[in-house]
Amino acid sequence: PFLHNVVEHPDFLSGNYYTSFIDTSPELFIFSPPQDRGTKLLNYLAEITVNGAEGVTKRPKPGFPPLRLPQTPQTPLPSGTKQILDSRGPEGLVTWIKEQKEVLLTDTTLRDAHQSLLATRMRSYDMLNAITPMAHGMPNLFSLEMWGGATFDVAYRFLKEDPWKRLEALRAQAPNVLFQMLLRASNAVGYTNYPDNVIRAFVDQAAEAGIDVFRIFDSLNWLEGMTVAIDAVRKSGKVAEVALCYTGDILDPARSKYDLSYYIKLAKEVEQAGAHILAIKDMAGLLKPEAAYQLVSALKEAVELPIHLHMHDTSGNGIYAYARAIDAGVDIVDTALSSLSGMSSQPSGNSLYYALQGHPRQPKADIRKLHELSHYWEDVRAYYRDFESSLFFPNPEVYLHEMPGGQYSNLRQQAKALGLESQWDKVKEVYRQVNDMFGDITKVTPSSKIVGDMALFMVENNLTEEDIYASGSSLDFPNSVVEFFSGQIGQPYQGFPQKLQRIVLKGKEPLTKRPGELLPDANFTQIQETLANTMQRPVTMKDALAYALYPQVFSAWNSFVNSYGDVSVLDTPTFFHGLQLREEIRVDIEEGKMLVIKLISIEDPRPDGTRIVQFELNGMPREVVVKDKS
Ligand code: 3PY
Ligand code: ZN
Repeated sequence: PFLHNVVEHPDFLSGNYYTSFIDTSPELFIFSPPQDRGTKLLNYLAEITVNGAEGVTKRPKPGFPPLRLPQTPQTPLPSGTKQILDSRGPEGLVTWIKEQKEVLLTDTTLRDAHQSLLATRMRSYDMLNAITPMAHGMPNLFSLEMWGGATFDVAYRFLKEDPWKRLEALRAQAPNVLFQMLLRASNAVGYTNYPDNVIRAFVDQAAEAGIDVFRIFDSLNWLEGMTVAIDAVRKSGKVAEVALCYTGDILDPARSKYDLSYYIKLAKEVEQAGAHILAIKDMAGLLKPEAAYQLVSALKEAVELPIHLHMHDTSGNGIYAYARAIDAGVDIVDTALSSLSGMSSQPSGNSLYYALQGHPRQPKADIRKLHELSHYWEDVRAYYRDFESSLFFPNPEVYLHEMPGGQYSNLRQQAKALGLESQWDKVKEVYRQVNDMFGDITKVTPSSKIVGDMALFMVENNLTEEDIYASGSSLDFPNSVVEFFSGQIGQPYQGFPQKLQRIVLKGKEPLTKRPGELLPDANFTQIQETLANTMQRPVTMKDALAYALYPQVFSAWNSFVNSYGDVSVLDTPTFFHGLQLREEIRVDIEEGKMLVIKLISIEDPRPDGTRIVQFELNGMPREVVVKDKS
């Protein structure tokens, strides 16, 4: 195509060219779109420009100031923890962690931070712009948490992009720092239990695509639910970081179910089960500073494993809790770059650096680089305004309702959708009440969602706890609640409250075994054959896995891609708002291939409700017809 572009160029045809012709004629590098990618993108742009994007208030595309992107130095990338793992293996890495005097940091900007602040909507485009500067600017990190949790599902469902491609593309540009993901044990990156062969294949594929550290947790702290994942990670040669989900309050003698001895016993079992690192996963941010000190001190005594502390800063006490944990010897803590930190996200790494000035364990970091990177994410955050959670100030009430950072904004949205926004305070109160009715359980995806579903059900139907016991047999409980009491997400510590279980199950027998043991294996060959009928490219094992986890979401994504192509190549304001009239954008559809797209006009609706949208694609007029849904 290159030669074709040259010989058909008007200057070439008229003999009006010099040896610098190629250098001074950038349009030579604009190719006619292969496989009609240009047409597909025009379909998307017309649709979004006319009808707006899901979850975004329709308005003219806002103007944004240029992004403050840190310069990439011309020097080679400094080596980091990835090289340590690759040369010394997981055990060597563990030894290295224990030798460090300074506390190590995991940066969560690319995963939990936006999951907790921006409804998980951060697009790969914005990550890929920053990943090389991040790899240069933060080579001392223990890891970048950049995958897993809700990001997998949201990538397909809302961002219309392929999460595997995100992982591979980031990996290619940041070969120096360990990549970390959050794995919900037998729930993988979903909300329900999957067959064991799905969990094993998922770990293999994620390891191959670039994940080094798997943080594995079970939403009920049920070790049996985690063993398949732990074994798979160990087999893959990667790092198994196994989490205790922190719930309750070890400082409160009245919450004796989850006291210090509970965590010590669990930590020893986790060590026995083959963990390389022990994580304390404080998904709601309930660990008060003194509790952090006591818990970390006790666990340091109890096990040999390095300890990695994960917290959310909802209460506003995160930095202080980290400082106490660091005094107690915690090895690694999770922070985010300042502009995506705080509140329901992780505490700020930039702040922690200063908080520990003069402390022997102050983390190694180039603080100016952290600030520069934070500027970039501050600018990018403005693109996602529509997805900002409504938590704008520290909210120590979290100690009462115990809602995880990632759930708060979500549940509030769900409440709003049910017309219950004015009863939000009530929802929070009932959330805690449901927790107690369920026997005081660990609340983290998916168990937190089940508690949330039940709370909404009770508030919506004006039901009290007494009503549930008195007339529960005639109530249609939410599906997730029935699944929970059937044992389909595992067994809670000290079992189910039997009276409520009988009411919910209405005579059905609950499972007492690991659900994965009973589920038939997924048949990946068959899935691949089925997908081959609808996918316009060769089907990979990664596609088959995504389908096994989320059949509907994956199929919807696939038909989207068949109509609109790969929209991850669009910048974020364009992805959410389309084009302004007369606006021209350049889109790199792949290395060295660019499309120039200009919006010429949007015509008035025709009697059938459709509009003609006129574009120029690489200078040629093009028309798209879209239905105006307003
Ligand atoms: C997830 O499972 O996505 C979480 O972040 C839980 O804390
Ligand atoms: Zn978290």
